[in-house]
Amino acid sequence: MTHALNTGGDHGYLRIATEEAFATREQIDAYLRMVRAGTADRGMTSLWGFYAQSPSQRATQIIDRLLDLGDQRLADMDATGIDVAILSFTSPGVQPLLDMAEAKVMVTRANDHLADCCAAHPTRFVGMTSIAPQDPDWSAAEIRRGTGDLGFRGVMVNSHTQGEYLDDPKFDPIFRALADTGQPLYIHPSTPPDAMIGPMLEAGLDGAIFGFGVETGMHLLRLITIGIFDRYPDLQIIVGHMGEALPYWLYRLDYMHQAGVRSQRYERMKPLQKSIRDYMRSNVCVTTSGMAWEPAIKFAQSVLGEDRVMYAMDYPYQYVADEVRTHDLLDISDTAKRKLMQTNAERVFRL
Ligand code: 1DF
Ligand code: MN
Repeated sequence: MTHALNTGGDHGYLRIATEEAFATREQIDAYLRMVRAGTADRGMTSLWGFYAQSPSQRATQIIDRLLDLGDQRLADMDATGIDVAILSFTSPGVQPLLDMAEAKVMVTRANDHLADCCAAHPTRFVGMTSIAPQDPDWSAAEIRRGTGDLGFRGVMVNSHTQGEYLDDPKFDPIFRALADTGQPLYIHPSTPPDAMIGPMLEAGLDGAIFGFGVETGMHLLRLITIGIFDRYPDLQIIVGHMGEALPYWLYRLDYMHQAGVRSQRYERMKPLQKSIRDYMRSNVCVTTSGMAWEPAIKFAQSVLGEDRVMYAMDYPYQYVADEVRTHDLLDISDTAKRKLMQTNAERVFRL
């Protein structure tokens, strides 16, 4: 598989990559401090104990690339034909930080830094607002600042916050701010919380290989089944990794959800206005991060609709030129390909 990966759209579309990560030095230092002090959860100890300390080529190269929001990143985008990167503060952001004041200062600095880099390269970089869900009211204000003053598009949450999920009513100010600003919420994976990670960690399955997807798919399901889209009908939620397996599960999810509702098995499981499948087709978008695989992309397009699947590279964690070629060579219509690579992201992120 070889063809030139040019930017500029001469093949019929721009390539907009939607799940592209950056880090700050103080963020990585804070993770390492927590890992060494024993205050990190088991997932962060596994994930960032590795990336922040391993001498392996994977770890050191990823750290270098995460920290760069300038020439090296642009060169890597040029080399793989990425026209625009939608950038977000890498997982788990400041969500594991135990000191809420420290978390807010750190994420504010990350947002400010990202805004400066986007301003320096306005045709190549788009920023997403990061928040500290530990303080929902503050996060709501940061969403408004990100959308207004900083010119960001979309809001990034790295799944659970110290074992808590966004369906807890205390996080409602975050959804109110999303509704008021019209911003989509991207739920990016995090390692599972301590209550969930045990058997995965034992088998080396806690990270991006599997644990990420299980945990994040469950997070989205918790939101759907609590009725988040009945409460906020215009809300759009994005998940990566081809929908964290949910498209493949939809038939069973709806059958068992409806059976559970009818039999009143769980207090929390209330009737919803629509089926899970219909919410997925009206309020959820998925990206191809880490899943450059033709059968899965076509399946997601057929189940969710061509308007709901967007390209992502997941730089720098999966920086693979051939995966861009896989997208270019998909056996789908030109219209569907342009939606996948460019116009769905333009619509969802309001670029
Ligand atoms: C990894 C993968 C790490 C993804 C990530 O953030 C991440 C990894 C810390 O391979 O350890 O965003 N990913 O989205 O697949
Ligand atoms: Mn990612």
